[in-house]
Amino acid sequence: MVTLYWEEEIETLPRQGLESIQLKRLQRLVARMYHKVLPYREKMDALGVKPEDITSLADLQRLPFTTKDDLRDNYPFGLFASPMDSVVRVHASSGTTGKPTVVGYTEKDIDLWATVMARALVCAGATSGDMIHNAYGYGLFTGGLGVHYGVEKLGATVIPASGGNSKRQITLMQDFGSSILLCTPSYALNLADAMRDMGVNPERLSLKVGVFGAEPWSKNMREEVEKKLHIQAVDIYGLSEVMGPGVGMECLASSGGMHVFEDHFLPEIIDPDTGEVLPPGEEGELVFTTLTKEAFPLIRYRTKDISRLYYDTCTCGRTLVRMEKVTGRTDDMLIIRGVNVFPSQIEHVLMGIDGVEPHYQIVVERQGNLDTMQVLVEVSGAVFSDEIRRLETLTRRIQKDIKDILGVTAKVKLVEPKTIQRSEGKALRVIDKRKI
Ligand code: DLL
Repeated sequence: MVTLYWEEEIETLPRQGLESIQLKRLQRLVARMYHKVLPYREKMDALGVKPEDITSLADLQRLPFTTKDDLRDNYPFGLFASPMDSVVRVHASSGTTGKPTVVGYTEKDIDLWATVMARALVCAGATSGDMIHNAYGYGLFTGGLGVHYGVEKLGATVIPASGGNSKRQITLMQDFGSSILLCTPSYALNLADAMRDMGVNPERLSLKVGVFGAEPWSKNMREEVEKKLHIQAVDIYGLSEVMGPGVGMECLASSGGMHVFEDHFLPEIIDPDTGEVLPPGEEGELVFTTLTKEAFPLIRYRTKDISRLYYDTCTCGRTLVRMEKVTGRTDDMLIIRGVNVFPSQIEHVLMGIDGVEPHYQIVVERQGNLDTMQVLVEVSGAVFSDEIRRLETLTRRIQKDIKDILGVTAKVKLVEPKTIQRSEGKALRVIDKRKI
């Protein structure tokens, strides 16, 4: 049976009804956070706001923001609002330095996540009859397991392929008759190329839809992937801190923009410089308040992602606000083959190694469909004139430390002192040559 919505009543609720649910949930959340999470209480006290001051959704603006720094300062579990014995799972994503950002889920949170992911899959036209090929990575990354539980909730069949080994992925898709593919958009292009190399005609596969996200992708890339794989491609948005995949999802009918499941994740757009809330339709930084999460709720989390919000009703009938395709970030975070990388993490690695100067540059390129990262590292004069063998050992050590901490392979090139251009203002740490 073709289902149009997973939870029709809430997905099509007129705004007034939705806002009244949001307000009740917000009030409950703020009271809970104030009493259970000390750092939140301290921040609210510093601003002179008490839970009972939240009497309308507009009062959200009186509440303090939460940033990745707050997560780092309270690493690993300091912002959890539930006791650890009720936390059934943790995930992690990149922090800005050596330590990751850790998030936790109670059993109820996992069920909520599966529910929003089921909603997202239905937005992509999925039904219980689908064979869903999940090539998002399984592990600390939220992509694999987040999608997995959503597919099971929907009652469809999940193929937990995880990332890598394209040949095997394609064979599975052929043999099992996969109808929906989930992976990063760059990996989708990779799979298309691998099919060509294997002599597999995508038109002869059962694939009809691709659900791509976890990294930015342009309209051009959408056209390319749709043409190469003979599918319709839709965008899925999410971030570990807020939940994982399934925070926002494009529907097949939409002319662009992803529905935000705002009965659980309340979005705002702010001016990243002043922190002021911007009116609907204006571009700015996306901020989320998680209204119903138990273990790791967040108030006004600054995502650093740039987008806009549209409140008109979509042709699919959903009244849920839509967010525009993420157009960039307010910070310098890069996403390399689906892995979030902060230049500050690389700096952290380099600073832990003797003989390395605090001057480096990261060059990112897209070769074919694969992102590559090269790190140019200045070394002291004494090190540079060392024997080749020692330089090679140092290069390998840096490469290994980057791989260990960031989880991505980088090419490392040692360069002579004073080769990397000095800047007078902000150092130019990243040269991103990708044309996404
Ligand atoms: O990437 C969760 C996810 C998994 C989303 C699978 C979609 C599919 P993180 O690793 O925490 O979580 O990275 C979150 O990735 O702040 C954005 O900068 C970026 N991002 C996620 N989805 C999109 C998208 C997952 N559709 C960070 N378009 C976010 C552009 C995206 N950027």
